[in-house]
Amino acid sequence: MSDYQPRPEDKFTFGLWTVGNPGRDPFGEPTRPRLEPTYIVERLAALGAWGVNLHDNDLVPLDATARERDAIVREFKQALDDHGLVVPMATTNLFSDPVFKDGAFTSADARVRAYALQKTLDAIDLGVELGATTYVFWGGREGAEVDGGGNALAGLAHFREALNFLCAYVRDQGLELRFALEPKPNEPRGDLYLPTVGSMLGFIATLEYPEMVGLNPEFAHETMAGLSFVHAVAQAIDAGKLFHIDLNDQKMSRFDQDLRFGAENLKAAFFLVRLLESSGYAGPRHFDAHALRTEDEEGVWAFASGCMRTYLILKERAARFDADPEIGAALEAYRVEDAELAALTGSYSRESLEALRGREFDRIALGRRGPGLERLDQLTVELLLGLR
Ligand code: GLT
Ligand code: MN
Ligand code: MN
Repeated sequence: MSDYQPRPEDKFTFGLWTVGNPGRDPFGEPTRPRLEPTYIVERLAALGAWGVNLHDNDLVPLDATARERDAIVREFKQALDDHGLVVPMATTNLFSDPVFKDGAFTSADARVRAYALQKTLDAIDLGVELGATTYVFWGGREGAEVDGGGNALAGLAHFREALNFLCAYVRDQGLELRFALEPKPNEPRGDLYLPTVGSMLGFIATLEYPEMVGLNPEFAHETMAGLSFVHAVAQAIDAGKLFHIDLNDQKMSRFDQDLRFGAENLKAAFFLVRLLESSGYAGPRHFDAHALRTEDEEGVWAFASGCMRTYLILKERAARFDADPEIGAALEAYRVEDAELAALTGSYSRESLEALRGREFDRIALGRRGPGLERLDQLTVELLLGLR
């Protein structure tokens, strides 16, 4: 039985922007003071996290000189060394500066697109310098409120061009870096392009180096779109494209809440953890969430340790689910396999075609059969409530 104490091998990570979130929202000023990146490193390490992720400007201010940048990076690296934390993922802030108000890579203005590319090249260098092997693209401003500009189609071509350029840069420099695209349906734009995991998967297939590009799906984002995050992650895994994951929680159809992992949809969080743990996914378990605006700094660390603790509890519950004899029997009754039929339907041949055509099925009996899902789900609920 676990003590639910996070350890580096659990690969839990947080963004500087997550625990560092000062509680600003569109209607109110920050409610907490800014936390220094080096202090965040120290506190996350003490809680048992494995790593910390960042946008370029979470660490280096936009207008820092080269000398200031180097000093900040040196000090940050020292903190990572001192506290044993890694930086497995980095990304670019292509959304805060007014220059990106109508998009970055998909902007209708070629100068903005070129600047976004230039900024990303520098941010990739920073990420690689800190040891990142995954580079995330969340297109916060890649979208529209007004479709008259014709960007829904042109924007895709521009986004493709940018990713092809950046993949070529990574190859040319011989960097060990993969790209992970993060979809979101809306916010801050009225509609964001490529809004779901499925859309991103379709888009990746059109790139010049599709093998270098995968997904960074986020629980809150698929949930905002009213979709099942568990199903989205399953599709990413099936496509070999789960490169990274943003864990948090969310009520459906609302603004991006970025709640503590497991705070809202416990059953979905449970099935997600079970899926991740059984899938062979070996990447970071990244929490892209933040403490409620009501909280002070103590609440921030309670939030961070809560994310990790809930994950570990659900992981232990998933192991229990898999070991539970009654659940096992219910699953066995539910999933009907038939070796003979598998041979007929597994792959096409003239023989299997003939045999399949000649087979008789008792359609009425099949339609009458109850698969026992009510019982299975109740067993799951009781397991989650601690009764099993
Ligand atoms: C921002 C956004 C997240 C993205 C981050 C990476 S920044 O907080 O809401 O979903 O993952 O750019
Ligand atoms: Mn989010
Ligand atoms: Mn995210």
